Amino acid sequence: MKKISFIGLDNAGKTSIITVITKRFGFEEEISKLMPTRKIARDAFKFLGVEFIRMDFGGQLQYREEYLKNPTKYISGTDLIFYVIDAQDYDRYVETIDYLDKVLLFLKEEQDYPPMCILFHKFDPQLTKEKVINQRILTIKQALTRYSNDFDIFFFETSIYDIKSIMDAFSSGLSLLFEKMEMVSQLFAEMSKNYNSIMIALFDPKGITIGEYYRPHLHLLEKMRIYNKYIDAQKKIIAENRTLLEFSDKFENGDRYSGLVEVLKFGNLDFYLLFIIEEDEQNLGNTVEMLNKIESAKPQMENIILQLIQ
Ligand SMILES: Nc1nc2c(ncn2[C@@H]2O[C@H](COP(=O)(O)OP(=O)(O)OP(=O)(O)O)[C@@H](O)[C@H]2O)c(=O)[nH]1
Ligand SMILES: [Mg+2]
Repeated sequence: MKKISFIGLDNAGKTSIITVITKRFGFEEEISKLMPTRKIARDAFKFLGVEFIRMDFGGQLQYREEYLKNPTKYISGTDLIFYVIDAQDYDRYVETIDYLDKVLLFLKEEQDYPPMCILFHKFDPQLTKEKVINQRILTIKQALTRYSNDFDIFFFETSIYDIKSIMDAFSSGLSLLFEKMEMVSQLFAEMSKNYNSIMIALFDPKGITIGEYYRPHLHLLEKMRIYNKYIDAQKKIIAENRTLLEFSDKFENGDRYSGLVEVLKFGNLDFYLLFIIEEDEQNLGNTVEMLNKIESAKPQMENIILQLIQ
């Protein structure tokens, strides 16, 4: 069993992030009702056949003090840490870095070096182009490089208004615990050359990304659009007990794309393959042919998945 901890100040958004990960659709109402977490909330999940326990460390001052007073009991033995910072709350940057310092100092004393994913959260889509917040985030990243001799540190910008950003951060964190996972993305990058694809991705049933390829410079809004389309497709597949769903849609600029979602079954584990290509509007036959071609890559994909779940 592996242990994942979500740590950060009160109001940083830890429970909201976990809610997005566990619900993925229809989480808005639940998030609007969230109360501060009391002590530590735990839940369990399975990924690639491995049991995980996820710990949500309530961040109010009295709890933080308790964890730091008794760190061996609370903080030791974590396989992966997500440290969540409210990127909009500049007034508390010093306080949150101070808390992170204390956690890392303890881990260092213990010679316990779990990978650290630092999430600059509440980085909402409309803020992504704003200079001030980008500059401030950069300053913190630079300040934290002092830990990179001891810890593997990874930075992410996330927002509940961009589900994909949260799933990416969580999936990337998990991938640090599964060495072979990167083989899937490598295969997709290789495949993309033959398929002129916009995106190829493989998800577990809970939406965790096992591997993915995106066309370089794909716009954030286009990514979000494709991901939302994928979530709808997955819902439909489950509701109608299907193994394949094809669809066609257009981006805001009018360019059309076609895609398919296919369920790959391994014993009682299901995986979802998402394949998105540009639509050839003059010749839809070409598009259909291209979508069919993905079948020929399946044996290789299945071979890698088998290695992953062994
Ligand atoms: N703008 C914005 N607000 C967010 C985002 N994520 C969470 N929030 C809001 O932040 C507030 C705090 O969220 P929580 O998830 O309860 O924070 P927490 O880190 O779990 O807090 P504690 O349980 O006290 O440690 C809520 O009002 C959320 O609606 C985000 O991505 N963007
Ligand atoms: Mg909470």
